[in-house]
Amino acid sequence: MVSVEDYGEYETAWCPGCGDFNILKAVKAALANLAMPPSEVLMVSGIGQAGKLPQYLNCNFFNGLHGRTLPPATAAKLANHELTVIAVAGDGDCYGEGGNHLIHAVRRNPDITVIVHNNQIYGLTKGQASPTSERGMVSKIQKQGVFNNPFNPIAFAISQDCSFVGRGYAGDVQHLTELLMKAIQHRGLSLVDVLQPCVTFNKLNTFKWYSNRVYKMEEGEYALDDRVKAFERSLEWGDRIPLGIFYTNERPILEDNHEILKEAPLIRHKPETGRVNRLIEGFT
Ligand SMILES: Cc1ncc(C[n+]2csc(CCOP(=O)(O)OP(=O)(O)O)c2C)c(N)n1
Ligand code: SF4
Ligand SMILES: [Mg+2]
Repeated sequence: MVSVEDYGEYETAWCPGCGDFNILKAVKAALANLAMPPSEVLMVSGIGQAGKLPQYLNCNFFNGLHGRTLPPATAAKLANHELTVIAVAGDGDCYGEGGNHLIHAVRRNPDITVIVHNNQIYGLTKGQASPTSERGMVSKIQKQGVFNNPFNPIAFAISQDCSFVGRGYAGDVQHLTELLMKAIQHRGLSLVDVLQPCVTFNKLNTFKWYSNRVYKMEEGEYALDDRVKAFERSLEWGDRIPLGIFYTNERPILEDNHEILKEAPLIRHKPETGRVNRLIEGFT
């Protein structure tokens, strides 16, 4: 029996009312509902308000560099594939600074879950535009409004055949909890983009703004492995914003390619120094 209390209660450094609190609530509920003991869970993050989330959970965590969330998460999964590995990042971290890593993580398909707190802004560094900021959004830095087209993470992920693609909303903890449970259980890379109001710096995409637009997709509207239908749906943004699972596929995961992992996790294999030495000698 695993309870939400097992994941602890910590003092946070988030602003009162921030959407991040509800994401933390949903992550805890999802892990408890799935009966995952904290000792078997590893959370990995970089820098940002989103990146603080693992520090507020009583489980294993690694906190690295901004934009570099996915490489250590992938490496940790290969080192011990018995761990449930969850990467947590902001929209800046995952779609901006770490965008290149996202591309290749989707291609490699490790069995990890990536939760992106998408507040359409750089929160920690006080409100600059991020890759998902709306065109025309005015900030202290983008005084004439954002010039660039916003990045569409859902369309990107589906176009690259990402194994599981979903969107949640920090204003609906129950729906987000269920979505996270499915993402964590899915075998392969799961990308969950979470709409997360930043109440301090993003005065455009507020709880009210999202709540007036989001709606839940019905199960069975289309087959979830229909990539073209999923892509079409991913383009819907504006007056109506769909939430839920957009796309899934069952392609081989990164771990399947490594025969040695079938015997035991890498961490339980004895280092074969003789073989390593012979390999190094081969280069001399
Ligand atoms: C390599 C590097 N570049 C830039 C920064 C400065 N920096 C820290 S957090 C951040 C943006 C955070 O935005 P996001 O990832 O969306 O997270 P949020 O704070 O909005 O949750 C930036 C630019 C840094 N710490 N390291
Ligand atoms: S700055 Fe924004 S994202 Fe960061 S804690 Fe405050 S409300 Fe949340
Ligand atoms: Mg952000």
